[in-house]
Amino acid sequence: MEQTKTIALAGNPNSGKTTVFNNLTGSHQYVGNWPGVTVEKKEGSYHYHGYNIKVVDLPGVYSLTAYSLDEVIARNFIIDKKPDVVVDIVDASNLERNLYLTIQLIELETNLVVALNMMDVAKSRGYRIEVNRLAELLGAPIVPIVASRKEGTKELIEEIGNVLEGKVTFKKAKLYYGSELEEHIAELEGLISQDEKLSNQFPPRWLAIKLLEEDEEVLQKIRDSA
Ligand SMILES: Nc1nc2c(ncn2[C@@H]2O[C@H](COP(=O)(O)OP(=O)(O)O)[C@@H](O)[C@H]2O)c(=O)[nH]1
Ligand SMILES: [Mg+2]
Repeated sequence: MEQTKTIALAGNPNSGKTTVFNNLTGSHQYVGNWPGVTVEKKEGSYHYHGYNIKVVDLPGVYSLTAYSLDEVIARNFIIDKKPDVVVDIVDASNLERNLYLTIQLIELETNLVVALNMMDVAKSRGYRIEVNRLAELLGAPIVPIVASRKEGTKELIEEIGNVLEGKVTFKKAKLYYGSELEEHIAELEGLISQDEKLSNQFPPRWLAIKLLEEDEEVLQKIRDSA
């Protein structure tokens, strides 16, 4: 029996998510809706080293706050379904804006693989990205790709496989919010960690940050689970 694994594709709108999805899954795809809403949900699959890998294309988002339905769908999928790997499609020609989402995926403690897409555009603009240094800073493997030309697809599939097979050790990266905020984050994180139910459901540091942001959707989740 083949073992099934689930990977989710995350990324800003127009980062090349659909192109990567097509490269990975070929014709093995189907389209439905996210439960309860009329937002399109695309799923597909491919095989690798005896795994059946289910690929879920998350809605394109700039962030994982709770300001739009798309953001809530993407974030709840990651929290509730806990995909084995999240592939973050990053537009290399718009690195600064795209890394905002990457940081949030890191805070959600996902097993992250960054697909650094649009390398052709980045090059034509004269950008030189130090991929190894960036990977070190993010604590996640990075695969440069040009999805529209299918370049890097094989390498991306291999890197996803490496993470699935536990061949990649994550050095947890942490965005530092400054001493004053960190003090409050630590205090809340400590309290959350003592609550088994909450800390099994959410990464404690992430939850602490969301509580400080007074994220209404997260507050409601906590009220519901109390
Ligand atoms: N030049 C270039 N164009 C790309 C690349 N990847 C995707 N595209 C194009 O960028 C546009 C947006 O891609 P799409 O996959 O629809 O993005 P999505 O909104 O994230 O699903 C399409 O016209 C793609 O053909 C790439 O690596 N280089
Ligand atoms: Mg798309």
